Amino acid sequence: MAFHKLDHKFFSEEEMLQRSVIFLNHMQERRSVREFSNKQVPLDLIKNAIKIATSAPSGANKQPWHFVIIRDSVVKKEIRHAAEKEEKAFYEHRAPDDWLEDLNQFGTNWEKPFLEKAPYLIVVFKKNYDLNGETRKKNYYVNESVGISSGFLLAALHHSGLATLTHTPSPMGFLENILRRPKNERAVLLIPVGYPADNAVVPKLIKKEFGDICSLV
Ligand code: IYR
Repeated sequence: MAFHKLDHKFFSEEEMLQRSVIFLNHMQERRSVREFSNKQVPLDLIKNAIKIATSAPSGANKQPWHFVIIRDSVVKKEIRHAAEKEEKAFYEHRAPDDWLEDLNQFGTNWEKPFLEKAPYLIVVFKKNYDLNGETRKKNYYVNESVGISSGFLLAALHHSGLATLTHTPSPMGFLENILRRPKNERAVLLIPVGYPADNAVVPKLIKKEFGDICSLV
């Protein structure tokens, strides 16, 4: 492996604090949105966000991910129908009572109109191994790597002024079929992206106190 000199940008402590507060406030404004406008979004915003996502660190730099951008309304409709079939089974049969109780505050149900309304859907796939013909080469820390990359993706989309939902219909195998992905890819997240609807509402959420989620030793 060749090395080159790190180009690290140093700032004064004052500037660092200012930057961190600005970023903190900005990120605390991010919300999961379930009501989208169908207003079009420039494709370059989506592509740049995915480039940001793929700048994430990954185990042995294997980059064990693939992103599919969906803007075709026929494909979106197919995904909505398949997702709603799974979600109906979840809400009506599979979900235990305490899970349904936990979801009450979000007002969710099996219907997923946002899967057609949002101008884009992004599906994040993980690759437990790479495929070269029939030869498999194992990837490392795949869940961690794809989780970090997905966090970058959500932050990037929020940063550019777009709204997202981290949607997890379960099981998600239908996405691999509809999008004809190779057998080494598993769908992990389905992310509708767009502008929020004019009258979009979000539940009032209470975040845990800092002292409850962080310890200093
Ligand atoms: N996948 C279902 C249920 C659901 C589960 C969790 I955990 C959530 O935070 C929200 C919803 C759905 O999307 O409705």
